[in-house]
Amino acid sequence: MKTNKQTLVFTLLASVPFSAVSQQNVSGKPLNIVHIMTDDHSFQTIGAYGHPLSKQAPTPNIDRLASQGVLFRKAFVENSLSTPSRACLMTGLYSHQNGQRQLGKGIDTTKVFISELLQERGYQTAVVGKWHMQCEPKGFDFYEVLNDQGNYYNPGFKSKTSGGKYLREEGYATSLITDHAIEFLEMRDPDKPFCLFVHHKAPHRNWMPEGKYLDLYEDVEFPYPDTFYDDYSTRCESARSQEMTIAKDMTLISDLKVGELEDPVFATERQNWLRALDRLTPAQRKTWDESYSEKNKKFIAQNLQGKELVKWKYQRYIKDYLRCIKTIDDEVGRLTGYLEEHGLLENTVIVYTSDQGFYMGEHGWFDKRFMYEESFRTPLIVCYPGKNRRGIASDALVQNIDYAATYLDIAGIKKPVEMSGFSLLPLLGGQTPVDWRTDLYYHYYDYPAVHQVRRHDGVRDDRYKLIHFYGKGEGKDAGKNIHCNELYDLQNDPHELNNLYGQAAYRDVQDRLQKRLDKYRVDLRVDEF
Ligand code: SGN
Ligand code: CA
Repeated sequence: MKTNKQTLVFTLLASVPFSAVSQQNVSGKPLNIVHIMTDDHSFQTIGAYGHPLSKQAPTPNIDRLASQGVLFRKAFVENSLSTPSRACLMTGLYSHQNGQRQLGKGIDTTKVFISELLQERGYQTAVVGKWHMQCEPKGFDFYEVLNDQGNYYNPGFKSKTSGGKYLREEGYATSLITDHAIEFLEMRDPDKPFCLFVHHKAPHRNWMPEGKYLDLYEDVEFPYPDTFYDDYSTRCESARSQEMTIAKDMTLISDLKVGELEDPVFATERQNWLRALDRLTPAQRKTWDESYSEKNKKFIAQNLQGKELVKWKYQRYIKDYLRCIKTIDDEVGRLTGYLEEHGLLENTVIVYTSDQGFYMGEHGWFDKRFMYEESFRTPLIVCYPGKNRRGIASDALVQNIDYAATYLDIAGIKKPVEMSGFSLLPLLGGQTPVDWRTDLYYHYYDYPAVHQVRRHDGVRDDRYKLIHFYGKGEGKDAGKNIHCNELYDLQNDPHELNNLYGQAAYRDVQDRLQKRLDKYRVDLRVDEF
């Protein structure tokens, strides 16, 4: 258990006085920023987005944010993976510009983080929860961050005063992260504005729910997505060679918690899972076993095979995932409740988002990475104080490169010229300005790697999407050239099942999108494709 408390010593910088250019509330105070970012939270599992899954697993606290703010229905990431997304948030730059192209390496620490700019401006800055990048948090007055992906149960946190160590705390990650967010709010100087990043671990793989929710939804049968049995027939080889199917790649023991499976083929996986369970205190372990032992015995006795087994895996996966979301929703309610009780709602911008989207069984998958909608999209709700605090939806094309520009705009800081993103503030009235962007650039690099999704870049406009897979095959794909294109009409084919690339009827669309993609590559100085 951790005992030492972090004392909040604010960086003594010659902070720039707040001028008329910073965004202020009615009483003239500069606005605070609370950026809540979950890890792998799909828009499909947020009530406000109206997907069938969320009908049976409501998220009232996140929905309340949507009812008081702007729900972005076309929000995307530039590289659907954790550390690239976090680097993009901090720098306002695309992956190839900030260096963090892949999961485990790359951040260019010479790039300025928005936390540093906000701090110079006189903001008190904090990050709690998942940090994940291979550098120390910089530009923060306060941090309590997890080690790498962090643990759901009794995780360790590193702070400015923990001597470089991750100190284990007893409890469930989502609640402990919220505790640290509130700890910062309690310690801050109330006369200065703040920017707080609350980065949850949940609902990242392996989806371990909190004790009180282990049996939630047990009797519900969640609907299967229309594309659950996608055969990838019109797609490039990359959709067939990935390793992220529920059927083959989702593991029964560590992903789906059937620790009782004793078949020797599962020995290593079982050992890893038992090691994870060892983190639990005896009381937590008792609660865990009381719930899962019974359910697992029933499953083993059924001896399911083929499609029935895949359906069972899907149900266990979705339920555990949604149980994790339930605690997220509770804790969003606790944090916003704190802001309300302390009179902070009137001068705080609250943003709810995820580091990327996630497959809830669409195309038979879990995980993310592909430029297909479920992982390319991310939930985004922006609650801005004052007249815009009402439930409206925006269909403007926005992307995670826009967060940095938005937060700088709120603080009245001029956006550095190298930042490509745009402030979202002009969209918050519900109208899209006529000169707003009309398409988006995406680029995924992490191959070969877990899940084996091949490198690709592409462009998406309001209706069409062009994807280009590239590079040489590696590992089991060695020797294969993997250049291949896909084109989708999202209006007629929202599930992206019908690749139109090369079809004569779509020649004009294809040429137009190819020109846009070429232009992005030149303008952004993309160095591989
Ligand atoms: C881990 C997961 C992967 C996941 C990556 C990246 N495996 O490696 O399934 O794609 O993280 O996720 S696990 O068995 O260790 O959970 S990310 O959200 O950090 O990008
Ligand atoms: Ca993630």
